[in-house]
Amino acid sequence: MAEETLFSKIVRREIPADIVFQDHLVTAFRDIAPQAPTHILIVPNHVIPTINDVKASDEAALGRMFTVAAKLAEEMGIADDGFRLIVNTNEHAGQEVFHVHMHLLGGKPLGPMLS
Ligand code: DGP
Repeated sequence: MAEETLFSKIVRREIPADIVFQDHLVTAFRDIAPQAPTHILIVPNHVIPTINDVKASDEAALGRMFTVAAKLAEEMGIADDGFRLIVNTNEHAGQEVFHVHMHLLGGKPLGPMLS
């Protein structure tokens, strides 16, 4: 059983966050330090520390993350202009919270992907 994380506490509503979607598999909430006009984090409700730890039993939650990303992009009016989905893994990618999370970024031109 993976350790509890900051995002587990948000999932359980033990600490405040602007939750925009939740079901039995995933939770989506606004990033505390937005890097774009729309910046949502989509997380599995259970802890998966990094993509390196993914198992077949996580596939339902990981698949739902994409479905929810598409639904939120449509609802937030960024689907047609476009958006970016990012999942950082470990140090070289700058992962800060060790609970897999998908960044949904949009609402402006985002520039080149790599820096
Ligand atoms: P990453 O670098 O991929 O691990 O991104 C972690 C993101 O989590 C970062 O964009 C800021 C966000 N974040 C950190 N702490 C909190 C928090 O307490 N609440 C919310 N809503 N977002 C947080």
